[in-house]
Amino acid sequence: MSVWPCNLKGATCTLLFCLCAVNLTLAMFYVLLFKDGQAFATSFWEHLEAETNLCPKIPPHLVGHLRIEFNSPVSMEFIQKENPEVKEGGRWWPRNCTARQKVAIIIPFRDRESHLRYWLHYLHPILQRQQLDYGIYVINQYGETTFNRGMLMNVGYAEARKQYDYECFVFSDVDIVPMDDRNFYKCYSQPRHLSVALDKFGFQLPYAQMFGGVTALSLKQFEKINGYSNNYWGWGGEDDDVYIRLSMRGMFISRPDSQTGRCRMIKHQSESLNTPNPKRFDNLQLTIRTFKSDGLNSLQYHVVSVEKNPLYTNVTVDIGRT
Ligand SMILES: *[C@@H]1O[C@H](CO)[C@@H](O)[C@H](O)[C@H]1NC(C)=O
Ligand SMILES: *[C@@H]1O[C@H](CO)[C@@H](O)[C@H](O)[C@H]1NC(C)=O
Ligand SMILES: [Mn+2]
Repeated sequence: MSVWPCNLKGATCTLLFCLCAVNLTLAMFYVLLFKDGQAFATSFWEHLEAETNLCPKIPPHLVGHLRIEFNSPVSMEFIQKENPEVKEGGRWWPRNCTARQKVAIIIPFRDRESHLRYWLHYLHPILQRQQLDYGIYVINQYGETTFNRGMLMNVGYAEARKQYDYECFVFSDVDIVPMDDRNFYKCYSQPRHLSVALDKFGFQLPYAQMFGGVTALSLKQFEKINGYSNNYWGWGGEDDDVYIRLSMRGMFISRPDSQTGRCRMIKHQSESLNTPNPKRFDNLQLTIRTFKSDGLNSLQYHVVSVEKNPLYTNVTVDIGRT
């Protein structure tokens, strides 16, 4: 038995083998030099290297409990200086290892710049310590129409997917900041509720089905429930509606413990264009029957602008209605 690709012994065979190898190498070069070969080769090797260099399961730079306060306003310039690695559109990814998840953070928004600055100031460093490959999407509702949080979440999901192949979507109110960086802004095998112990509610979960504030759903989980309802105009209901959707699909809520899950909320007045929606209880009665046709598959909107700012992407969207 010979290990050589021919049964001749000695010099002839070695020569044949060498010729063969040279030929193969030349062929490789040919492929690599032409047809964007170089770019292909680079991305191929980077990919291979990345695969073998996943970030550790427990991020090494976490600090645990954090002091959060909303008494000293911060400027965008200051936040930029604090976060030199954040790229245009509010994108960041670990440079030393490959993140375990690609996460889009979706923030339904209107007219809360001061809250947004606090949020960016606290969250950018936390998300970096969590070693996520992330992007921040502020979904700004255009015009003077009644606020529709659920629909803005759906728009955020759809628009973020156009930017990058995100696999996890964290939906967050602009006025909630976690008090512990071990509360991971990532997805789990079940939909995740992150803001489980708000200062506003005395650090207690008000009711077991609560799924508002900050939540994380994987692409698959979000598709399975057809996203949020588009029919909740004004404050309240859309979060309980999502709870019904995920239970209908056999899923349950996953949560951090009540210590890790502590969060602070910025105090504010209720807004004239986001008053409690009187129809929310009626809507919730119908969810079981309507969720398959009300959500991602019935979403209609018009993008007014997409601005990639240094710390976040601003998607301004016209969602219709009065
Ligand atoms: C990344 O690696 C470099 C060089 O090994 C090291 O100096 C740096 O501290 C690392 N950064 C992080 C965030 O781990
Ligand atoms: C987002 O863009 C719109 C349209 O340019 C602008 O009016 C709004 O102030 C921006 N909001 C934020 C938070 O950047
Ligand atoms: Mn609020």
